[in-house]
Amino acid sequence: MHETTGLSAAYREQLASAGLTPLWEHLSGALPHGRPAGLTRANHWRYRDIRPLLLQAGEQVPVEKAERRVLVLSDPGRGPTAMQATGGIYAGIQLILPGETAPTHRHSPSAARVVIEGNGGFTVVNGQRCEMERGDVILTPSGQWHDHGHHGAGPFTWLDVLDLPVFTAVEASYAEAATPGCNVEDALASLQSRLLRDGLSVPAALRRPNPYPMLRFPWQRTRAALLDLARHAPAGAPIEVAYVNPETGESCLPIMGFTAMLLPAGRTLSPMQRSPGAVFHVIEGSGETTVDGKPFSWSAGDTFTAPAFADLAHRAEIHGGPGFLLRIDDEPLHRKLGFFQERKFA
Ligand code: GTQ
Repeated sequence: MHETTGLSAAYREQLASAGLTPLWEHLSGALPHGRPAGLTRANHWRYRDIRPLLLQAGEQVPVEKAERRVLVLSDPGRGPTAMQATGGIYAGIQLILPGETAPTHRHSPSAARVVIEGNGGFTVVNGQRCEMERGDVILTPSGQWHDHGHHGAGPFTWLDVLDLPVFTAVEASYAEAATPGCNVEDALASLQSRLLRDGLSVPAALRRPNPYPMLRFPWQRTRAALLDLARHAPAGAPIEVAYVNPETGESCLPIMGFTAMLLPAGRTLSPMQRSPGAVFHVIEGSGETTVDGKPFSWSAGDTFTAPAFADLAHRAEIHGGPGFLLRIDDEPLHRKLGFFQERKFA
């Protein structure tokens, strides 16, 4: 907060013209007492509200013109055109129609897609073709060429998340258009990734160096893993799995973290309050989450946000199967900042 401390107008002018400002009038704004004070306002975007608006964009905006046909989930705490859903995460819903191609480009922020609806969509990332099925998480890491296509029928949609706000904050955000042949499909690179999942490695001479050996995380495997974990984990343990780089065990991307959670029907889960803000995406089921006391009734395809240290309670509906949520947050960044915290505020 800006506080005035009775400085003379003449002194103020001297400071301003010297490019100086007194810390003591801004200290509590820059370093709020006790816990972070962000702009992010928790919000809920229902897929059933977004879908018809996105289909209208499909009629009005050709993909070649849009480059990416996306409606951005704009944080209401930052005004109507904010290019972010939380302090650290950009989120949007993208539509591609049959036969379309979203042209090849690359950019400094990393992105990931979470498939919402449709069949026949695919993304090619540095020559590796990733088929896209509902709930799959597909990475397009920083600096890797990517384009999207659709050889099926009907609309194909997914949630995009990018660490764009972080890149914008450090003035490192930019994109490049395709160069000839930059993203031609490379069957050997795709094979190498598939073999890695089976614990097999090709000879060094054939290996494509890749700091991101896993680009596609199929939902059906994640779902099966969560159901197995629910069967075998001790009562009360969180039923969740993190998306990691299988070679290093580290988070699959450097800034954003991805965790899939199973919520048993009818049971309320009150996780620790975590330092990173988060975007939650509903993959299956329906239920309710309260974020700092604000209730959001969600169902498959919905997305909602939670600011730093939000107090959360999740509950999947008692009638029906478990709920499956994906949490996308800035945990890897917070760990790199030497700051990540989980706690319960009194
Ligand atoms: O699909 O490459 O939502 O570059 C925003 C920027 C999607 C993409 C977004 C992008 C993309």
